[in-house]
Amino acid sequence: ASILEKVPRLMDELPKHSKPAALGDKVLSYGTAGFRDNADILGSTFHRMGMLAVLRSKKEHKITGLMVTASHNAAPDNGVKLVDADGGMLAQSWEKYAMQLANANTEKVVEVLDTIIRTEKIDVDQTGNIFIARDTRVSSEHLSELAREGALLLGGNVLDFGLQTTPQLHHFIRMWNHEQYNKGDWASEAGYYNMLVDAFKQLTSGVDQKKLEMRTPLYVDCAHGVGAIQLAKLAKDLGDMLHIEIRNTPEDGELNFECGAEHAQKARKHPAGFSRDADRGKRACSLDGDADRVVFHYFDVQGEWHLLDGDKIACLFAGFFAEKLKTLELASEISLGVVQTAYANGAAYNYLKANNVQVAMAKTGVKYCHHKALDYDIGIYFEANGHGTVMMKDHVVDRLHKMESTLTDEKKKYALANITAAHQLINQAVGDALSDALFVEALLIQHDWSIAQWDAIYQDLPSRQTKVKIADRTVVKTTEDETAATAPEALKAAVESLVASAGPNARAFVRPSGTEDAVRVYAEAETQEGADALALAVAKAVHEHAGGIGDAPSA
Ligand code: G16
Repeated sequence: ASILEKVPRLMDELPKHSKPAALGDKVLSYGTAGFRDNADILGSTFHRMGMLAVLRSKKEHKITGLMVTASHNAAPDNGVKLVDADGGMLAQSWEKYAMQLANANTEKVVEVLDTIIRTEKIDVDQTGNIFIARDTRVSSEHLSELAREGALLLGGNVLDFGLQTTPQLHHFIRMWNHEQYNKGDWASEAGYYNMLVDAFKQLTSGVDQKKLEMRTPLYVDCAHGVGAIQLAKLAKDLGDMLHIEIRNTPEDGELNFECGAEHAQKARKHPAGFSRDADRGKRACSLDGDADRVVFHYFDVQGEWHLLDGDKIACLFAGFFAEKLKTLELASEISLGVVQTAYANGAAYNYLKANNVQVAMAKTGVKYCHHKALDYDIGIYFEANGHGTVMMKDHVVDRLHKMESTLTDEKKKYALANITAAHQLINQAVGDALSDALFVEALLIQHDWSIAQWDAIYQDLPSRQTKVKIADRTVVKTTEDETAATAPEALKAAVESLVASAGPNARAFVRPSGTEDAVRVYAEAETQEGADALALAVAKAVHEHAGGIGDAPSA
């Protein structure tokens, strides 16, 4: 049987959403975090991803989701992030279906749908429920409407949450699908804020409240994105517990332009809207366009700007969990580990090792990190770019819960209450800038640390990142962990020889981006000059040996 028998309207509707001519023979790929491209060529993709989300929901008998965002990408781009029934990213086994659908010519779409339904043994008469949300891009409203139309066509029920951060959408789906995780009234936008505020309150309850009220504000660069809108509501609920000053809202500038987590972390430059003279000593952080990433930064008294990236956040979090497990005498029973990617600074790795925290490596992309973090009872994963979270296994939460009534020691009671509150605060579904930022703040308060004191836990090895445009980024191949290129052969040889002659502790790698049309370059060395020179030389090698377009990279 074909889906056409149930939905004859497909014959009329699909041609209205054909792949745009501008797409040419370009193959759309479900990259690091879903489809991402210029918004103008994504109409058909959104219509079809609405259908796919419904099929996934019918298959799982649970709500799935579709987030309309291109996150850190420039304003003219857009993208789809599909959310799975557990609140995480779409199962990787379904990415191929997403690609088949997105790339099919109009007359082939029904055939692809039928294949998915048959292969996955989907009962199309099942209800399919999907949640949609979107970021602030100009194109987002129209594209989310197309996704909704596609979903309705296959008989889906659609709830459109409008403007939300990506992690909020993931949170809603996790809470709606899994009653057992919804300990309060947390399955709504207001519920999400309540959950965070209540957990933050618990984590800071040991501190003199007057002192909290007197604490300097956290200045938040919202990348001119949706984070500004949501954070304003959260800040209101936090009240005097944490003063938040919002900068770079959607009204006062172009999304992600010279600001936001990507800019701060990749360019190593302070965001627009912050200045050396006016902001010395102020504690600040930057979100990205859909608020699933956060990095911290500050100007010191001399006016020098410092970045505290995802690695440093992971180390701060790891310290907290290691200490609590030790106090509770659970360190040998409950495993704790940190997952990093090739971008992690060597100094962060050394710090974790020196503090006896296990460290594992994953490929770039939260979907890979998340998976790897499941190897631990408490798995912390962070990409250097600020994307990450902490996951606690259900059996750990149960174990702690059972311990609660047996404890008499005050120190242990406090540690247990802390770890439970942390579990409530940290988004268990996906990396979440708002919840991560609150956890950082709670820990700084607990330690009574300034941002400079946190920064001093280790010093980053000098590094540099850049990107190169090439005609076809798929020609660049890497090893599984992305630390070395395997093709083109000439590029592989060039990078190896450049690293070998760049002095002790130098390393560099290249990898095709899964979100932008570019090849990324990372270099680390003993000095900043060395890292800069190595990154430039490797970028030139990419341009020369992998089909660079435009002028060769220059300093
Ligand atoms: C996405 C992914 C991240 C990844 C980043 C860059 O972030 O969710 O895991 O690190 O893209 O990926 P790439 O180097 O392949 O372009 P976001 O915040 O843009 O969704």
